[in-house]
Amino acid sequence: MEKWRLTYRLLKHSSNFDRRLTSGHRYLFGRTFIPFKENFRTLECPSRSYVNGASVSFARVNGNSYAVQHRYLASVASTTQRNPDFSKITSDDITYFKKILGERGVVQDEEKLDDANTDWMRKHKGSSKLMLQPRTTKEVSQILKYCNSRCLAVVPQGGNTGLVGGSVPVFDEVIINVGSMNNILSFDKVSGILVCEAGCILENLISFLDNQGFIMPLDLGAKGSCQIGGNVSTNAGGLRLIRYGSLHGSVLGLEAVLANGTVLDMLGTLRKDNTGYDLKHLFIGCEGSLGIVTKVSILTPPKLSSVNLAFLACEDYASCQKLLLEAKRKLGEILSAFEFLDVNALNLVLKHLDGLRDPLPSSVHNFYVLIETTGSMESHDKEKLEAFLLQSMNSGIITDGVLAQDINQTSSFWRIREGIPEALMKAGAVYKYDLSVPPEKMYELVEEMRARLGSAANVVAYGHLGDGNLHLNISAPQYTDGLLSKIEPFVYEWTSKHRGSISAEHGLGLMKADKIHYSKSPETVLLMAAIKKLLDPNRILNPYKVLPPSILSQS
Ligand code: FAD
Ligand code: 2HG
Ligand code: ZN
Repeated sequence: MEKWRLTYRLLKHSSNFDRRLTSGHRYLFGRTFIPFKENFRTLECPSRSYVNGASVSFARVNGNSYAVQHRYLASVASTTQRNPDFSKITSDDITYFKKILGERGVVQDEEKLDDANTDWMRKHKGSSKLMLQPRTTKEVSQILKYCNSRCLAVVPQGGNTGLVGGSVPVFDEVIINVGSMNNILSFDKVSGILVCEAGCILENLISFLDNQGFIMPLDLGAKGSCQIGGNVSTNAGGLRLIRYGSLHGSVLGLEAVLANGTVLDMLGTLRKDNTGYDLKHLFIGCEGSLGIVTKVSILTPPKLSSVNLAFLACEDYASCQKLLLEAKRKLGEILSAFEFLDVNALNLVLKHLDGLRDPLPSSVHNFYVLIETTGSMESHDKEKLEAFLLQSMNSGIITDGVLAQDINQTSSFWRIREGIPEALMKAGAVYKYDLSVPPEKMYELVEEMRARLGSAANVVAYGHLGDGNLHLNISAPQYTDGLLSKIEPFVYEWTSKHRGSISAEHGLGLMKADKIHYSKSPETVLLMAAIKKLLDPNRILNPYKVLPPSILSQS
């Protein structure tokens, strides 16, 4: 108890922290110090060469020269061939697109295309020569109808922050980015229902709602760039899922355009509607493989005035689990985030990101947990949280901890957690796994992986512990086949053996399209393929992604 008090006092009076209050300001200023887009632009990436991630060479198909992607990210380096049924862009196509979108909506500029062809991790790079930027649902419909009739493959793209290679072309697919469709259409203060276009950037929605006294039910490190349409299409999880649930619950309706241009108006704003199959769920998490989401209606919770954040240390993983159990029991109704990182993750962030320091510098700990509470009565919430922390300290579940005293501390604690993906990118090559595993088993995998890899790599673990979601990242100086063969298929087999999911929240994209069977039965995959064939018979929407191309090419 003494130690807890000491840390608390020390930080409270530390001159290094701005003492402006209050925690309630969190939503006013946002949690990220540096706008994500800025990070993205200035990110130095030592592993920019694609040769080690996914190399591109050329082959001749039907007399034409086409790129062939050799993927060293899979267990057995697999080769994806361009689907020869797809047409290539002609000048007539460009003329048509300019007619419906105007010059502004048709992007052929090389620099812009280079960005749009390259994913956030710099692992996947397509060779598209065309990006279309529609401004209305009608334009999206016209584009898709035309592409379908011409058999031109397309990639729906949002903020391009996806982590599984789903948002960029594999070959020369046309990129369709709905970023210009970024209007808020309505907001009902009584129900908290927001209706907006799919291209709205998440952080802009967060700011808009803040002014209305509401918050978004999802929050993630990529908020400065990702779009709500991308969030819905990936069924993004993030930092608040433990409190507000998944987008399958908060998205009340959406509008989507099918491959043949049909506009599906499912933009309901009802909490309850049991008329037939709830088809919107097909589009939540389909990663652009069934349609382009153009509008979203989403239920937003009211902003509560009291937000507290604690940064805690645990000596072993068992204690992190105990802490979670206790937090659910004792903080239940105010718990809004429960995130964990191991010491390797913390060290990486402190080494690679500027302006951050260890919140608990007096000694090194094996695990760190961030607990956020959100409630409506500051004195009650704080009292409750402090009592919980003291109890956890006394029982030895936590060994040290600090409660953020102002917006600066709150932001820097969150920056440590949210900055891990960026720090990993700066550290070199990174093999990224996003797993749902029973929480009691989660860290066993990490330890087994460390034993397998020895000093060849830095195995880093963090994630949404409260949701059973482990982000297992393996950082190495460079990508090598030798290292990969020690990681895969082991990581997928281990996850499957424990009935976990090989994609908790990032999706399958290109990276894991041929790994779906580790988490889904053959019958389920076949039904998914049948749905895909029904909605997109020419397979123009986000080809080579989500489902194994071999299954789709059958029959
Ligand atoms: P994109 O990356 O552009 O696209 C993602 C997929 O959705 C692609 O398959 C694309 O084809 C499809 N798509 C995009 N827009 C549409 C549309 N309008 N209609 C149909 N399909 C579309 N993810 C989490 O779940 N939780 C996290 O905590 C999290 N944190 C992250 C932190 C960082 C630093 C980064 C870089 C990424 C993080 N992600 C996280 C992953 C990513 O941000 C999310 O998947 C996000 O939802 C993607 O949104 P986007 O607009 O960038 O979509
Ligand atoms: C997060 O929770 C994101 O920070 C990214 O989902 C996870 O980089 C990762 O592995
Ligand atoms: Zn995550």
